[in-house]
Amino acid sequence: MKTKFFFLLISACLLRPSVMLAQKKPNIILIYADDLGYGDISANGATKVRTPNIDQIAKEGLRFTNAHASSSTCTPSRYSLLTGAYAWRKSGTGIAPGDAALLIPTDRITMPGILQKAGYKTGVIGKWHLGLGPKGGPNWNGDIKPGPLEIGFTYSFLLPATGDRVPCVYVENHRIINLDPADPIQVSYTGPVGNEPTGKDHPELLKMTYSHGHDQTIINGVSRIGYMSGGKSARWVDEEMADVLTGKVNQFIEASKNGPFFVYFSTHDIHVPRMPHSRFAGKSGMGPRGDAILQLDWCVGEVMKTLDRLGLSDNTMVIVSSDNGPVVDDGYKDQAVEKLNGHKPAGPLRGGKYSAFDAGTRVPFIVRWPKTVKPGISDALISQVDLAASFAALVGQPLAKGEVPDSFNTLNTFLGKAKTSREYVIEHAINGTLSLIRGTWKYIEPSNGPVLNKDTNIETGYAPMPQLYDLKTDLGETKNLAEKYPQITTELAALLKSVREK
Ligand code: NG6
Ligand code: CA
Repeated sequence: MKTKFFFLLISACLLRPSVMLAQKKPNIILIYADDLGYGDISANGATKVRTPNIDQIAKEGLRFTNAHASSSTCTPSRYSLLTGAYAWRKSGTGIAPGDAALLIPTDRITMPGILQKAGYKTGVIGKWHLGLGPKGGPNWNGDIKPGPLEIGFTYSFLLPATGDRVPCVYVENHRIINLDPADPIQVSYTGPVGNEPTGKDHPELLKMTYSHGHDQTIINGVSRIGYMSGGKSARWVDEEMADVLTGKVNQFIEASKNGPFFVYFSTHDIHVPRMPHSRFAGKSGMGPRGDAILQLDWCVGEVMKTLDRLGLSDNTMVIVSSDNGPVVDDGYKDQAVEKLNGHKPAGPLRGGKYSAFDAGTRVPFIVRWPKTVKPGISDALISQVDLAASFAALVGQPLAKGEVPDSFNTLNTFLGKAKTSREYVIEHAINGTLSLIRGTWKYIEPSNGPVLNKDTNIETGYAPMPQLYDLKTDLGETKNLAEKYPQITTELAALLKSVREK
């Protein structure tokens, strides 16, 4: 009986080697930086700050120059990334407060859920910012669910919202780690809780002052958005965060090395508050923002080392990207503005985080998969919303109609096997303004709002009249050609309308 089984097994291997090989599913690592601008990495032209580890990935992989996050802020970009559905179709998916309920419905097919069904161990480590718990918000002192584990992840280790929002604790699977039941945690976004000092009342206690917002509870010498009290033993130390998260990513990879696995490494860097470890503090000469870029690059290098050490590099697709474009002053006086030193976080693009101009969503995007993806540069128009359907295709997981409704299978473009991709890409700004790129044309729909956000000093791209730019000759979106080319403007407006009403 046994002999017969081995005979069958061996003949199967001999007869169908290609099938056997094809069945080895690749691991996927998505390193998703926070607020990293197109021009923030030296692979994309930065000269004042160097990112050798990311550059190495670019050298060995395919670097995209026209890749887009779905939105120019975090929560909606991540919602679209994980669900393959535009966040702007669903209300309440703007920047989430730290005590929001889980935004992704648990009955939705998600990108990690697709991979899980295909046999992947799926881990999310880092910033979440998609809400946790049922309607009304999570029970911080008990089981915090539903959350990532209910929408397709097998493991999670999270900052519940952002580094600048309370609660400043890590949540591992369903629980806050190191929480002392004798010191329960309380969180509020409406008014003070407990008697912890706030930045507003006690600026003398701060190691970094705020410039706008961020004047509520002080944790680790930094005042945050929101109020919290208790949970003292569970509070994170910002300066150790990159090490903690990278360590968890490496542990997850090690534990899942027999594969296949998917890691969504959602770094805190380079979001505010920028509090890098002393190994990086002062090293960029650009203040904490530049130092946070160095720290991010180090994290990337550590993950790559782990892959090499475990012999997993050839069978792992690594993607490095960002959730939205760059911002220099995002609410703390951290010298980012003063020490910019001529660095251009958005590279040649106009605008930044929050805006409708291209710097809002056009972000670094690199795919490295040795022996499968040929190294090079691609100017194909791609969107992160397509990763869900493309990963499904990659792992051979069938999708029913409407399961990832806005996500197209553009796998061949991600792998460099096709030079073109989807016909158009949609961008979403913080005030809801949508833009559409088709070919070299970019259309921004009319909207109300200030042309400049004074707090962040970012040009929004909002205008009461339609805007049309030819990105081929005017990547910086300086000449509005809507009146000169009314037909193209009307066509793109109609296309946008049809997608919106789909
Ligand atoms: C804004 C915060 C900003 C940042 C952003 C979210 C203020 C004044 N500004 O409201 O600091 O936290 O939200 O960033 O509070 S994101 O990358 O998560 O979208
Ligand atoms: Ca962000």
